[in-house]
Amino acid sequence: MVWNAVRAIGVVAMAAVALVGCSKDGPQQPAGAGKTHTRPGEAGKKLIIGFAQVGAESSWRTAETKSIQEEAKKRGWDLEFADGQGKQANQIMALRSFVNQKVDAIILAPIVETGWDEILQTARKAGIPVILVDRGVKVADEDLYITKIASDFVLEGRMAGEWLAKKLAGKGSIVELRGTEGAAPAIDRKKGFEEAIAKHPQMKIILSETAKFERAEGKKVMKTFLETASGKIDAVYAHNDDMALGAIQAIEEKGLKPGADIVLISIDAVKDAFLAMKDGKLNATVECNPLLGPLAFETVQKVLAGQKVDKGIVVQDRLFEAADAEKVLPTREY
Ligand code: GYE
Repeated sequence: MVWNAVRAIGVVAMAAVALVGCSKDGPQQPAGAGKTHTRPGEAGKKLIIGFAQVGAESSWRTAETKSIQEEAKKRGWDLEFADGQGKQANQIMALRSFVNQKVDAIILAPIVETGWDEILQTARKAGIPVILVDRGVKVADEDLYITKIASDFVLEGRMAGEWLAKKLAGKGSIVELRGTEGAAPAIDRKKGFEEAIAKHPQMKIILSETAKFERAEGKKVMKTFLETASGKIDAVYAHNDDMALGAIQAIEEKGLKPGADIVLISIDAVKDAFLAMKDGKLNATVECNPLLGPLAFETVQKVLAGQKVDKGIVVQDRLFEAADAEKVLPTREY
């Protein structure tokens, strides 16, 4: 595997630097060796992992951040955490700084699919493996990253569409709250949903806007939908729970009953979605597991140990309905 070769060269180069750093007067620190870089298994020494996160736009993302931070702590590895605050430019800057710092590996949750080639090439040249979590990228050379650990977003969208088709008996006007423009889950969740409802010619998406995966935006966009839709809105399909929870507020402010007058289905299955389902305000949610910390670090460890990992690691999800909420809520981890 090319990566292992690159890393091996890196290790040899570091050893050479360390040797050069020794003088007759005793060992000296090689330049820039403030932190100790080691392979996993070397006792008492810490690995340094850079994690470039999207931001904190949703409960899902907060849960993912916590999972990765907790796993790093559990393993005693150093985690350099960079919050991209919803901007790709910030994430690229973070990756560049990780490369300059010579971290052992990079975990990247890419905000959008495109625009990563150059910075990933920089990481590769530096011999630093990049592991993608939760979202995918579109790059000319797939070897620019080691693997992607994520859910199948097309499948999630399809599950939502099939559930809604059943609920509406194959007929109805739907409004769609889309995630961040250009983000893999927004693109794929739309695709899967449209594929499912295409089998039902009387089901139509009458309005579709991005609400950036955010609760406040979900409320704002839903308010506009309620004001501008010609005819009745039968259902809301939201690409994440937070946007659906915002939409619920807008529907209530309009004097309508969410979950009854308008059916709502979303994706993520976070705790607040279960609370809304328990109250009958949200009808269903498709799970998307954010607790990726343990799997991400296990993968990093394998890669650094020179083991081969699968190119795509798919997280399994399922759908929950309002009727499941009461039972599932107490055991919900996020
Ligand atoms: O569904 C949404 C978040 O990338 C899978 O991003 C993730 C999505 C998640 O903000 O809530």
